[in-house]
Amino acid sequence: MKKNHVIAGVLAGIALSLGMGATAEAAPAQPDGVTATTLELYSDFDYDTHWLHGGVVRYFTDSSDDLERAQIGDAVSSLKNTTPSAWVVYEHQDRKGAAYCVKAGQQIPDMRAKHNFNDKMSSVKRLSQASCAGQTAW
Ligand SMILES: [Ca+2]
Repeated sequence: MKKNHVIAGVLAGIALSLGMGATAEAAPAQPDGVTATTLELYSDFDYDTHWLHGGVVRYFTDSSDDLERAQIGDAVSSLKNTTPSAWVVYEHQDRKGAAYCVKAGQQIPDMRAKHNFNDKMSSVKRLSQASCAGQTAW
């Protein structure tokens, strides 16, 4: 190989490695059939990096009296509410136990941060309003 070709190859290798290092890996897209606005429940802390840890995420468009049916009962560690509605999250199934309201657009990256609520959530209720008026806010 001529000297020029060697240099070109080395430069191409450097450019390739720089390009790979600068490329942010995209988070997986929502599964087919899921609307753009959902209550997103994650089994790991920090929804933005949760996919690195192999955890699960479940998307809700309406209330659920038993999150175990979606295999995420007593397992939620972070959440995003991208709906225009407030939701109440409950400690137990069938809307029982401790209850806190998550207002429209609210995100909670770590359920340990308040209320000792990590791995506790067992049911959720979607409200007809965006605010948490009349409810105990998160
Ligand atoms: Ca529970």
